[in-house]
Amino acid sequence: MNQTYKCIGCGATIQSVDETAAGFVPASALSNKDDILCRRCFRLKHYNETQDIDLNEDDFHRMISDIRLKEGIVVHIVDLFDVDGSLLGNLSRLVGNKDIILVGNKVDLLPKSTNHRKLTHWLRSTTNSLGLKVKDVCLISSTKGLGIEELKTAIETFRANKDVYVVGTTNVGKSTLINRLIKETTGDENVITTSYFPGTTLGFIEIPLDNDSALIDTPGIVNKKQMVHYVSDKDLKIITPKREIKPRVYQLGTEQTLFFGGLVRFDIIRGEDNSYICYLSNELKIHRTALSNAESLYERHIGTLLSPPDKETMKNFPELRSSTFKITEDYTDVVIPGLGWITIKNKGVTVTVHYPEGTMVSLREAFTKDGR
Ligand SMILES: Nc1nc2c(ncn2[C@@H]2O[C@H](COP(=O)(O)OP(=O)(O)OP(=O)(O)O)[C@@H](O)[C@H]2O)c(=O)[nH]1
Ligand SMILES: [Mg+2]
Repeated sequence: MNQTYKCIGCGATIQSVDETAAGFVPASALSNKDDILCRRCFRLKHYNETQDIDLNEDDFHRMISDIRLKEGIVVHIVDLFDVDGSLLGNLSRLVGNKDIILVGNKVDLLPKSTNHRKLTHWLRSTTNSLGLKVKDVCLISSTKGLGIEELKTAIETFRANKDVYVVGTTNVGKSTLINRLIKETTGDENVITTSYFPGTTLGFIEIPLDNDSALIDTPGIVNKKQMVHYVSDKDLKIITPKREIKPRVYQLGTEQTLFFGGLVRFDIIRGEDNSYICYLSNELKIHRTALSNAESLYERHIGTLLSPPDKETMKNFPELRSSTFKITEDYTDVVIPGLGWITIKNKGVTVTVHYPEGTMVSLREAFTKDGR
């Protein structure tokens, strides 16, 4: 092939040389030069099977940094289920000085009690405190079609006929959003490949907006602090919420432990009776035990009663490390990126969280206030 073609599903450059690399299509299947779909995308679309591609964090970073040299605005998508894991505080450094619209996607997953105005306000102050300036904040659901009209209006207001780059961490729903916009314009469904596996989009995919400008899907930036990078495909399915999260409330006193599967252990070291409201995938089991029993329960049942992790995940699962937090404000969230968060209703307790090395745990002010 003299001319280069790109896969319409993932944006990778099409090649017929290396079956294990991105963009592979057998030479015999290359007669049709329009709308070529690489083998990996074909398998993802039809069998929901992924193929690991040898691209690392730096490769993705490099691709995104190319935006710095282009003109246009940036739509930064974050996953509302995992803002801490998906908000790119260093976005301006990555993409250069551009107008940014912040989009909170997957609003359909948040409990009904979520106050959208407060959530928007919280997103604004969080981005501000990271030094990231955004022009507008929108809350949407790309799968359910919520908030899309408002987002379209914001994009048209700020883009001034320039290109629009859709940027974010892997799995936040960039391609799903663009597919929805394509469907509304042309009626075509699922043009770009999407999946619950991280690292689906591998190159820039340009969708024309008019004669001179385009909406551009980009590969997701990898954040190794997210749990998704440490679990098997099967476990990923369990920890990724698919529908509205049902908060699970535990009334617990001192020296009690909650296990989230066997991925994370949450100990109450000190404190009066209190409400612990867990926002996790409805499919992820929570086990409660006495703190004194936690160690032996973990040793006996990790991978069986306490799963995920399943056997596949256990092969490479990092050692647990722990952090201790004194809770000094009512309604504090303990956030575990990619797994969810636990709202602690009243201040005055001390908790220790055991979590896989490489991931992260942090505190924030709660934006959902269930269990009042
Ligand atoms: N519940 C819910 N799930 C969503 C929404 N948007 C996307 N998803 C799901 O999130 C997963 C990732 O979606 P993609 O569109 O592939 O994400 P991406 O940001 O393009 O990911 P990369 O290409 O890997 O960077 C898929 O399983 C989608 O179905 C949404 O609004 N709500
Ligand atoms: Mg994508």
